[in-house]
Amino acid sequence: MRIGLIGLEKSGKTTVFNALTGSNIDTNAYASGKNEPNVAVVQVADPRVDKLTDMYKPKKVARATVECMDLGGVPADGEKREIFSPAELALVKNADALALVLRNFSHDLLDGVLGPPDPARDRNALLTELVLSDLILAETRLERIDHFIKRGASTPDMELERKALLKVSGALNANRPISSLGMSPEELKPLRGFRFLTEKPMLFVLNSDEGGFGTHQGLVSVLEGEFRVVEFAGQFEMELSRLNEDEAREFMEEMRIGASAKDRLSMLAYEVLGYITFFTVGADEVKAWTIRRGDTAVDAAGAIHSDLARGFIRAECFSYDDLVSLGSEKALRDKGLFRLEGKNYLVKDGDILSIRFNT
Ligand SMILES: Nc1nc2c(ncn2[C@@H]2O[C@H](COP(=O)(O)OP(=O)(O)OP(=O)(O)O)[C@@H](O)[C@H]2O)c(=O)[nH]1
Ligand SMILES: [Mg+2]
Repeated sequence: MRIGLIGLEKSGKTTVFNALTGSNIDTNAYASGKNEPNVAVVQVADPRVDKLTDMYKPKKVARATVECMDLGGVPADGEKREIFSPAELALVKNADALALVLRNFSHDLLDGVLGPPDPARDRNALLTELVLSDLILAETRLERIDHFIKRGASTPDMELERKALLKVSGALNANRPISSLGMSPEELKPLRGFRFLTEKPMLFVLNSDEGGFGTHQGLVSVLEGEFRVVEFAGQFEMELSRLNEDEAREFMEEMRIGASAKDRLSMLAYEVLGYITFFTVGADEVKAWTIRRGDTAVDAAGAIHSDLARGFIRAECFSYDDLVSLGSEKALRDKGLFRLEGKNYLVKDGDILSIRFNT
């Protein structure tokens, strides 16, 4: 899964990116982010993978991964320029989800130029910029379609697209993200090519001062509304990501940070995006795979390889929890918990699958 970190200028995106990915990109209060875009892949910590590794002692272990992208700042003051460069826009459009970083730290220089931190204001400003970017796209296309209709050159597909675009632009005109419409995948289908920004699942990263971290529950609930909020102490957690595990844990306990920035973001991203994990196990490899909640055994087979989906016969299946509580595959079989599932089986989080197929 790909997560795009976006935010107003100087909200601490690169700092948060460093905290998440253990990167060492320069952060800077003066220059406008010249380094961006930055991209890094992080492994999703999943204790189940550790346990399976203990049990199967495979030659290889492959964890699920999240790709993080750090992009240039969005200007807050509605300047007449594009909010993303073309290269950045291409990256943002490719993201599965957006994490919107909000400045919640004081900084002499930034407070002077941008005013004291005001995450609620920034949240609204940022959403408005994303909404406007989508609105321009939608209205431009609507004008073109109307042009075709006037010339009597419209097609049934175009009519469908127009209907969906009108619905979408209605929301956007009311400064509402497309995701708030709850449109079905069927309704959204004619719009797929646009890859609207506000159609993506979003969550907010409240980037707080080390001193205030954990004291902003009130603010978090104000911001929370329709999107989830996760609090980071960006600067502090960036420094943590450079320590060894034991040292980092000590500081985290002191600050009452339950899990590393990377782990908190990936847990939340799975939840918000509705992703689940299934595993394949064996002496060669233990591997965690990411699919969407509601995906079937064939979808899971396809995630491994398209040949497995095409030649799918059956999925051999048991659950991680059953394996751990009974201790071995043999004990599972004896209890009748080793199952054969067909194409339409809905895969559950923690399923361990082996796909039978013919080519
Ligand atoms: N005190 C404090 N300072 C921070 C925090 N996060 C970022 N900063 C400072 O804010 C300034 C900007 O940080 P960056 O991470 O470069 O911000 P950015 O959003 O990537 O900036 P642009 O890419 O230029 O828009 C730097 O001077 C950071 O040291 C934080 O959590 N606490
Ligand atoms: Mg930056």
